[in-house]
Amino acid sequence: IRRVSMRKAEEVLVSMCEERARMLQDQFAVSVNHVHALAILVSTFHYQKHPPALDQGTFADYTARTAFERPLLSGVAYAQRVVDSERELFENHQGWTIKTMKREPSPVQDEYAPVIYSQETVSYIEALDMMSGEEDRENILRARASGKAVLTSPFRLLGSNQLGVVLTFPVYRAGLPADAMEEERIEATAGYLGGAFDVESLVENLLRQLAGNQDIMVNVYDVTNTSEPLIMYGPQFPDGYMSLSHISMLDFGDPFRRHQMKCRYSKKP
Ligand code: WA2
Repeated sequence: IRRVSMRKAEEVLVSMCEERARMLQDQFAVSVNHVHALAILVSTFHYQKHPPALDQGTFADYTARTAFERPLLSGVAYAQRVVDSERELFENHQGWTIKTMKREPSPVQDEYAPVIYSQETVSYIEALDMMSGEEDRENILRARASGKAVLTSPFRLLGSNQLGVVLTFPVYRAGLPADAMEEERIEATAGYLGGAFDVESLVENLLRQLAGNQDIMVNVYDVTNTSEPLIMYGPQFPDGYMSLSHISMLDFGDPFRRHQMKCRYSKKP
């Protein structure tokens, strides 16, 4: 009888874990798709109109009213690519100086990625050079070389200090062919549209809504480096009932990274 009930307990765990993984992956994909559309919005209204038909007020209004489309993102922003020879003109035009992510005036660099448009929920990154943060910088370089959406590994976000990941889409100047080479892409880069997945608080919200939430413990890991899994969500030192667990695969759309969800019972079933 014990063996039968344990097999049943395992079946229930598998289905609860798969349900959570599918739900998280779907909400993630929906959010990524909408950020993709925002990158096209910036390309259309900032770069294909002269003068640009977009400003901070319009961007803030549009992103606030469409926030429901991006359930796992705490906010989105647009960082413009500025090379050092254009810095002075850019700063005079904006009326502010480029700052590092430590909020100091930026020292001279070859190029910068200052935020010029932001959703109000992340307004604290306005004017910050996103290339001055290690994770954001890697994302920017990888996004513009590939032309695709990319994700950082998990780290503590600015503002909330919660564990999350940043998503980045490149924005190119008009006329870049779809099959452009890496060098052409880098050359034609106009800026970067991205946002922060506040995994710690927004995944908590998501899981809280599901039946059986009190019975199971969920962790999400970045397992890109299989020998060093990085925790993205859930308790750092999982306890609960350790003899039974299930791993569900997650696909967040960046082929460079691998993620998985691990579930177990909080008490002996
Ligand atoms: N957005 C919000 N909070 C953050 C963050 C970020 N990056 N980085 C650290 N905390 C404008 O890739 C371009 C957004 C970066 C995009």
